[in-house]
Amino acid sequence: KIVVRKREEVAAAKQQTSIAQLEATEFFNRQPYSLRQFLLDPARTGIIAEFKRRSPSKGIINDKVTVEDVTTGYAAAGASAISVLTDTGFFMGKAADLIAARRVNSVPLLRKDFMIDEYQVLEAKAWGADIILLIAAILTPDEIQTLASLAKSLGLSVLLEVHNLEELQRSINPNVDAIGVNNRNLADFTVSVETSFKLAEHIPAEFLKVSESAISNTETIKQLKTAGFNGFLIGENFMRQENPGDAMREFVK
Ligand code: IGP
Repeated sequence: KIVVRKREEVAAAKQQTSIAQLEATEFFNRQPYSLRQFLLDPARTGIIAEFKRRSPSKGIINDKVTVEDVTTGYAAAGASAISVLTDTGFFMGKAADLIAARRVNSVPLLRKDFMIDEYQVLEAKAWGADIILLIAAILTPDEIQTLASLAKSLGLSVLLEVHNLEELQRSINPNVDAIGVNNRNLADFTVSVETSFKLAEHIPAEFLKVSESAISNTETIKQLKTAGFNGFLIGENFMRQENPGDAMREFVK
């Protein structure tokens, strides 16, 4: 149903805004930041910190903060990248959040959404993103190839999200920069960091390794680093706090 809803949303967006209009936006021709460069920068934390007001599994997490305050707080606390939800139906996100985050930050920004159409990749570029997310569970290998190669041609980094070995093996593609292992099962919302430990050895060395979801302590990050992970996508643990940027600063101290 998520894919059906996205198809309808994309069709409506195409009516509203032509590709020529996307290409004429102020951000479309900027040179994106490289996810690889920022994740491997020893002066940063490897954390991809997420701005997320609500989620389907938790309901409202925090609707009292501004995207500017939270994302600049994350960047100041050493985030290697910042994830901004642009899906409205499940996550209360919007394009304007990503655009606002772009105006005030100089770190890579991930458009966090359910990408199924090339048009959304062009939107991501127009809204100031540096990275797109491709979720293996909702895409065929051909779709991943098409979306990832368009992203690469625009200079964007690609994070491919998988949840099990079968998804990893069928979806892996040289146009992808990073493999994100989602510790959350999107079918039933159960979480287990073991998912990352189990898949780590199956991810070829040329890809960055990112562990996503349900990370709430620094001991876990230490263990994930030992298992070869370069990136750690953290949302709720920070967003649940009154000041998510301060929460991240405390977390990495
Ligand atoms: C963050 P958490 O448990 O730290 O809030 O998780 C992020 O991994 C999660 O929001 C996420 C997500 C997704 C959201 C992972 N993959 C795909 C939307 C779509």
